[in-house]
Amino acid sequence: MKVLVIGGDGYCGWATALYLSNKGYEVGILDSLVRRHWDNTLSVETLTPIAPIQKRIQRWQDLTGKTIDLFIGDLTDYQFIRKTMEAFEPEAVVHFGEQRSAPFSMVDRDNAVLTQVNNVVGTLNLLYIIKESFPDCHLVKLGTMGEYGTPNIDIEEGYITIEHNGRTDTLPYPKQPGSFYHLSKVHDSHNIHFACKIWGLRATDLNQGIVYGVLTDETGMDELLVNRLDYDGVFGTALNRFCIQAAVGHPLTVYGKGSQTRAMLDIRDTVRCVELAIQTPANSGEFRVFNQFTEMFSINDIAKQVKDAGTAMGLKVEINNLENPRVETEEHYFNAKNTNLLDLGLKPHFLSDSLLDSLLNFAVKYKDRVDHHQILPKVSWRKTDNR
Ligand code: NAD
Ligand code: USQ
Repeated sequence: MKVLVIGGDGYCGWATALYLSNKGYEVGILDSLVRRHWDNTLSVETLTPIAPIQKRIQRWQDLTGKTIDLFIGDLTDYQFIRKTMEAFEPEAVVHFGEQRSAPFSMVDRDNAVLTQVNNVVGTLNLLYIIKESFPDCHLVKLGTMGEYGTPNIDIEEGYITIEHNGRTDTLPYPKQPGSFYHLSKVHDSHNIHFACKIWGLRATDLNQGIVYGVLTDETGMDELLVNRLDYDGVFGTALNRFCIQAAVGHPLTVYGKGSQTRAMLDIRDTVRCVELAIQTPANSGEFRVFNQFTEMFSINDIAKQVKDAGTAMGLKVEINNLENPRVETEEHYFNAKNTNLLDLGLKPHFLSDSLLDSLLNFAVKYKDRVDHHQILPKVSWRKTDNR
C-alpha cells in the first residue's frame, strides 16, 4: 500500500514513516520543514540532534535498502499538494502536518492566526484534492484527546447517544478544547466529518493523547535516524520535559495543583495505531473516530513516576508546583474510552516499562545540550502578548 505521511519530518511522523517503510508499505513524506523554522525563531532545539531530512532518508535507504519519496512544500499551497498527490498516488494519507503546540498558539494574535490558518486550511486543501481526484483514498488525520476537554462524564470515541425530550440521536461528542491549537483540531474534525457526509470520503480521526518517548525499533537503528525530543516550554510536553528536567537537576515543573489528568501513549503505540487504522480503512462516507491512548495519568502521577525512576538511577529529583501559566481546570473527572484500537489488535506499551529506555536514558545521554533558559514556561494564557 502507498502511504503519504504528511508532517513526516516531525516527532510522530518520522517514527511512523520509518515504521511503515520497514513493514513494507511504500512511503512518501510531505513536509514543509516549518517546524525546524519555528524552533529557530524561538531559539529552541530538540534535545536529540536531528539530521536534515534528506540525510535521514538517505541513511534509512543505505541501512535497509528501502526508499522513501520526499516532497518538500506546504500543505496550505493547493497546487503543491495537488502535484504531490498526482505524482505519488497514495491509497492512504496520514496527516500529522500541523502546528501542534498549545502554548505556541497562545503567544499572541499572530500565533493564534498562524496556527488556525496552517491547520484548518491545510486539512481543507487535503479534503478537496481527495474529493477531486482520489475519492477512494483513506484520510487518517491526527486529532487530539484535548478536543474533548475535561467533561464531568465519560468521554466516548467521537460520538455520544443522547436522549432528549423523548427522542434519541447519536451525535458528535461535545468539544471543550483548551487552546487555539486544540480548537484548530476541533475545526478540522468538523470539516472532515462534513466532507465525508457530502462527498462520501472515508476518514479516520485519531484523537491522540500526549505522546512520550523517543525510541522506536526503526529510529533506534542508527544515530542519524534518532527522533526529536522537545523539552522547551513551548513544544515540550509534560512527561518528556520532566525526564529532561530530572536529568539536569531542574525541579519538575508541575503546573498548578498537578491534578490535571491526561490520556497518554508511547510513541511505539502511535506508529502501530496508525498502521491499524490504515489496514482497516473507514467505509466510504464514514467519519470514524478512535481515541488513541493507552493510559491516563494526572500530572502529579507522572511527576512521581519520573522522580522514583530518576532517584533509582541516582539522580536528585525534586518536584515544584509552579503557578499555572494556563487557564485550565485542575481538579476534574476524567475517564475516556479507548477500546476501538484495542479491538483492532493494539498491544499497549506501558509507561512503567518505557520510562528508562525510551526517556530517562536519552535525557541523561544528551543532557549537555540542554539550554536551561528554555525550561520554565514563558507563555501565559492570560496575556494577549507574550513576546
Ligand atoms: P511536530 O511539530 O514534531 O511535527 C509536525 C510536522 O508537520 C513538522 O515536521 C512540520 O514541519 C510539519 N508541518 C506543519 N505544518 C505544515 C504544513 N502546513 N505543511 C507541511 N508540513 C507541515 O508534531 P508532532 O508532535 O509530530 O505531532 C504530529 C501531529 O500529531 C499533530 O497534528 C499533532 O496535533 C498531533 N498530536 C501530537 C501529540 C504529541 O504529543 N506530540 C499528541 C496528540 C496529537
Ligand atoms: N504541564 C505541566 N508542566 C509542564 C508542561 C505541562 O504541568 O511542564 C501540564 C499542562 O498544564 C497540562 C498538561 O500538563 O495540564 C499537558 O500539557 P502538555 O504540554 O504535556 O500537552 P498539551 O499542551 O495538551 O499538548 C500535547 C501536544 C499536542 C497534543 C496534546 C494531546 O503538544 O499536540 O494535541 O498533547 S492532549 O493533551 O490529549 O490534548
